[in-house]
Amino acid sequence: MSTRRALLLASPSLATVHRAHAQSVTIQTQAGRLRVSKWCGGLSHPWGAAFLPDGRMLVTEREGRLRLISPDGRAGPPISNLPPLEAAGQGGLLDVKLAADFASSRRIWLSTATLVAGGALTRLSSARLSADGTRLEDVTAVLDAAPAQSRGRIHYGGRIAVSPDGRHVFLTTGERNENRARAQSLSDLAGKVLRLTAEGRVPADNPFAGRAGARPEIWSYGHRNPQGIAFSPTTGSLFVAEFGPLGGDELNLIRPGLNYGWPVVSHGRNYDGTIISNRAEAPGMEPPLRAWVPAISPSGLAFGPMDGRITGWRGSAFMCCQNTPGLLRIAMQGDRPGAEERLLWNEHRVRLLVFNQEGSGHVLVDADEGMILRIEPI
Ligand SMILES: [Ca+2]
Repeated sequence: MSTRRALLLASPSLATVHRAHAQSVTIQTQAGRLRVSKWCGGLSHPWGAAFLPDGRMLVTEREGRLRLISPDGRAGPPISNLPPLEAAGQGGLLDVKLAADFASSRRIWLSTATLVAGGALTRLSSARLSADGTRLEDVTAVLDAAPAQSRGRIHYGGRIAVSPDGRHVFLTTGERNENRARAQSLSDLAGKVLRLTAEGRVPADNPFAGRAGARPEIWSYGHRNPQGIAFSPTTGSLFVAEFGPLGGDELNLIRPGLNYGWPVVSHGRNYDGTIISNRAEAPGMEPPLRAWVPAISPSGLAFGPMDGRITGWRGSAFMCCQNTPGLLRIAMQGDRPGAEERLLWNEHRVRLLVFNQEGSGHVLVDADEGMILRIEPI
């Protein structure tokens, strides 16, 4: 028997993990043998997560709960005083990130689907986590992805990233599906990557600051439903993972002021199979670094930290996939994507991968009976 086949046979499925509950299983990967164990259960559609300096995790549940999870995986009660949100369709409480000055300020960033006059939109809020961790204080709406004009409740985007130097915060917004051309309009904040200062103000050096008719918060445009955003730990570049339509999911390298093409160009088709565009590329529009046909549905993006415990993951990009479900590890050469490795494939819908201070991976499994799996080296 070949070594490769032996390894495949030795890899238990994640379904085994689910059945075994607290038990852990070993999987064989290109980064060596890894232990996958259920760290926290009883979560409904976990969507966003961030580790506190003390080792606890803040986790969002889409229908509108924010909890603290202890380092040994016990989920606390819901934290009170959340920003206003509408839990419907793909919307609700979305992402959470710590502000760069969290250690002194206890400030966090939250994204939500929020109902305002005219419809629901993606909102970025800031808040302070109370000293005892039971409630949010000073909840402030920082930015609405206006205008609110959608009746539907899908394509919110909603991922947050804080730049490695702590000076800026980024928010992805979806184009809300009903009027795809919004992604191309510079007077509209839907279908964009937006950039603010750490204080929530518009940076003077944003690419469209000062241009008449353009919203100055825009960093890049022409996005469909970007739900992954992360900085490379090796190059410092900003990457965004974006849901395409039927096929055409994308990994994009984001540079300020550029147009990423939706809906003018796409590698995908409409869900009924009809053509969106007969062009996959066009002058003046940034092609994706990689596009996936058929779709993988990337709902989160992460990079393996350079001091991570799984040494073979350092600097790799991870697409967190819903259909087909699993984790797609992409070895990176600088800013260029290389070979792919499928992990936990065809087992669970993965919403996000986050790493704790020790660099162990934590996988948010998006389900009614959702959970978080911990991945560690053996
Ligand atoms: Ca694109």
